[in-house]
Amino acid sequence: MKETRKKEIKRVIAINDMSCFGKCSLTVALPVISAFGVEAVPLPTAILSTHTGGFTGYTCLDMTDEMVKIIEHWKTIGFKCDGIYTGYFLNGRQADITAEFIDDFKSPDTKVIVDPVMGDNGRLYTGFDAGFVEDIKKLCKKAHVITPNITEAMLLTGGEYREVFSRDDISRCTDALGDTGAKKAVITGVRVNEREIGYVCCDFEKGGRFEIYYPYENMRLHGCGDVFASILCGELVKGETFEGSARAAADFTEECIIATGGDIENHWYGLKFERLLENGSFRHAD
Ligand code: PXL
Repeated sequence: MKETRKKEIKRVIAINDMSCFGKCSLTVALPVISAFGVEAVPLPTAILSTHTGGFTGYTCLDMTDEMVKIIEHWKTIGFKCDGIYTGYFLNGRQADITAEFIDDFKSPDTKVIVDPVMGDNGRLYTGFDAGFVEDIKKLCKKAHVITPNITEAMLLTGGEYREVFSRDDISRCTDALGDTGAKKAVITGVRVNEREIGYVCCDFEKGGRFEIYYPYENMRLHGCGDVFASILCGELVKGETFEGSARAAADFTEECIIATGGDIENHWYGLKFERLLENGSFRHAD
């Protein structure tokens, strides 16, 4: 008889909101993680009709109490996970619930990716305040990798936001980011000159840093950070190195930005990532 070998499927818990229309958060994380051949399990923090960046009149269902109930039920099932990837919270209590969830559900091999979603373009998103920043800082302590955009990196470190930063500004920021307790960080949307935009990647554990830049296009695109962090998560869980994961995620996000930029009037609300997942430019888990 032919032996059939069981292949373990890896599993990632994605803790983020479901913005139904607009392509960010779970509507990005779930398909991207699945494309790696990795099981994606959502723990929704909120259900919104759209994301909040550029739409008006959106609805929002707060899932805080439901999160607690879902986690309690999951404890009775007792499943394991290879990754925990966190994003947008409605309030500090959700960040606290998530911190406790990480302690309860992670095993020594679980990769914890915290995207400290708080703001963009130099400003906090609506509804967030300085207290929320402190709650997110506590969560960063538990992360293998944090992926703040440059606004969030400055909020985490007390630095001042600018459109274009000096090298000294960035070094001060990366030094202070190490103090969050996260093992590694990728700062997204960094500009150190007028021509380029990119990623500053730091390994606080081993020391060392590398940067990835692309030509700067003046487009306000939504959801780039979600695509980047989701690919990074998939790559890390698959066992790719930090540098390999960051480069793959940056390249994939750049391909999406180029694909979306050609249709910006229709697609300002999110990245056109589906065809790129589908057409094989993306590497699968096995
Ligand atoms: O992509 C970050 C994000 C996540 N979730 C919601 C948002 C945003 C950014 O605006 O509005 C609901």
